[in-house]
Amino acid sequence: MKILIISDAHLGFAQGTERENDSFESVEESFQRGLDADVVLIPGDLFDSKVPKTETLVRAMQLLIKPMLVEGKAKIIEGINKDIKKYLFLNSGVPVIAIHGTHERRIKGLLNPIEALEKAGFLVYLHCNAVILSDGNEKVCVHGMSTVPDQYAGSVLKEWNPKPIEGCYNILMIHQSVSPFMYAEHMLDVNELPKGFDFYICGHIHEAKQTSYDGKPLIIPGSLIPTQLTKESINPKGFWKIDTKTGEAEFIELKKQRKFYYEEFTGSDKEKIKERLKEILSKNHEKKPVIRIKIKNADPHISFQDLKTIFENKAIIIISAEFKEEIYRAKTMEEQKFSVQEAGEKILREEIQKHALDQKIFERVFELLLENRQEKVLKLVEGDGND
Ligand SMILES: [Mn+2]
Repeated sequence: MKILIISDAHLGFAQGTERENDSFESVEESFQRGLDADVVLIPGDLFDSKVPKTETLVRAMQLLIKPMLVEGKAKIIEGINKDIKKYLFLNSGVPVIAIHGTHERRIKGLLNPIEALEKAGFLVYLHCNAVILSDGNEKVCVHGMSTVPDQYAGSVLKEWNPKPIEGCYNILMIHQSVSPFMYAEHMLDVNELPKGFDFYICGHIHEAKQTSYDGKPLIIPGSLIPTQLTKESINPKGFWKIDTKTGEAEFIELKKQRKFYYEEFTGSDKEKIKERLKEILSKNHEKKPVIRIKIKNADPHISFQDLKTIFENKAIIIISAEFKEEIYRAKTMEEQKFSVQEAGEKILREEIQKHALDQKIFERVFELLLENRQEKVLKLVEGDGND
């Protein structure tokens, strides 16, 4: 079978800005060029938010209708730990199988957007379970584990304990920080992944990469759009196709994506920066490029922000400067490299450790507060919050 993989599409990313259509256009192009596949896999972060705006949800559904309208050969024939009764009636369309990612995870009992799309009939949602597909000749089993907080990834995986199914081409799909491919605290080591599968897919890491594990291909599909705007984000974004007959994986670069540039300068020579910007912008860009300018050892008395306005018709410019003299100023969120949520989680975790309190309860409290469930928090703190 031929499998299309679109990961970390982050639908709804940069809403309200000039880049708000980029995520949708990337998925659209992936479907336009990739829907000759038999199955579509989405290894997490289809959405940028766990509670997407109605506009985002509707646009996602308009995109997910496309695989349903293509005549497909593969059908879901069996579920492992998964009730597939309602999918057995689907006799056309290319099946879409998805897991939720870090951006979509909600606390137990609250519907995440991937589950919501499953309820609406657009896709099959996996979390510690699997489905078997057949095209009449070949069987493929997709095993999926949606994202869990990094510190629990190893134990959840062990408890689930997935086993390859005999007679099937077995694909394991997860969405976690995996070492050595990225760095995060308490993350999963690649060697903790179960062995014996034919193909491994790991969402979450935004830079695409192909490697191997246990002698079998392992791909990090990467994101469809740059979100963090780091030095590494200049690498091309795209979707993947895998062929289960050969085990080959192909990365297909998106053609219509917005170009991203990362430029570093030292010192405060504004003319030099302008020259470089002109040089970049003399090239032909179908969409306004995003240019991230990082200035080191900058003079705090010179402002660079007017560069944004000078070039605003031709580029989206993001400027950050490190000053030569330490002057007191608040760090921007971008510089902190944290979201407010991540910063809050970090503080909470440190406090818990300091006071030797039960980590699980306090993280639950934090998640409940994020969902505005204060009444549940009070119950939990008072000791009768068995939820
Ligand atoms: Mn992501």
